[in-house]
Amino acid sequence: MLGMLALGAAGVVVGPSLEQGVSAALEPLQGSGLTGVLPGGGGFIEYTVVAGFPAAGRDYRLRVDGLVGAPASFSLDDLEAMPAVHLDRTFQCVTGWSVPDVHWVGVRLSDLVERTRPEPTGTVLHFTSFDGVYTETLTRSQAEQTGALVAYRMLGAPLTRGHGGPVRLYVPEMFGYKSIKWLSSITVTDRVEPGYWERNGYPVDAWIDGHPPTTAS
Ligand SMILES: Nc1nc2c(c(=O)[nH]1)N[C@H]1C(S)=C(S)[C@@H](COP(=O)(O)O)O[C@H]1N2
Ligand SMILES: [Mo]
Repeated sequence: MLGMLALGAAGVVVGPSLEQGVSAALEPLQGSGLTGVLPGGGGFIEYTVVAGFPAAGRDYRLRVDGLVGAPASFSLDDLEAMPAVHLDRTFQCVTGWSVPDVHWVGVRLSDLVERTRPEPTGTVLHFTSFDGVYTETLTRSQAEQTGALVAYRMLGAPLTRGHGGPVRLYVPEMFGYKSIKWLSSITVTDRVEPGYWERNGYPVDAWIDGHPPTTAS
């Protein structure tokens, strides 16, 4: 119960870790600062790896660039004008807590990337956050397989600042650390660069079941 030791210190009790080996490396880091673990609404724990939750201005834009024919940037209005996808899924953090039946609304990540005409060599997506620190990565085929969303609504309301508003990623079938908050850019690249927690010991392939779903979700 390393998770309870580390996170319990911050007043948050979590269940047994699904991956004891890596959580031993991760959880002392997550529990090490007061802003690292804050009890959130709806059963979520709102995580941040910086001091507090960053705020976007009215001029928020999501940039999509890299190995693409037509780099672009999207305002929240632009994203909301695109075909919306709704999902209801259990949200699962690798440290053991989960929230059932979370409602998400957003645009399909793979559709958004397609609009920028990725080159054939551009097989990987690299994500940054406007917190200036957190990063994540998915292959383009994982983006398709998971049906990942660039999400702007969650739990029946616009994304709150604590949950990564105005725009975050939501990656079904994978642990919560893939779902980067305060999303600021998507860069199409040709090689995987491990994300923030992945450089600290978590698997780059974050399938909750240990492998991709055998049927499309
Ligand atoms: N920018 C950023 N994104 C992040 C994190 C973070 O600390 N910073 N934590 C990740 C982890 S480990 C989880 S479980 C989820 C938690 O989402 P929530 O903070 O909305 O509960 O966000 C993920 N995305
Ligand atoms: Mo997590």
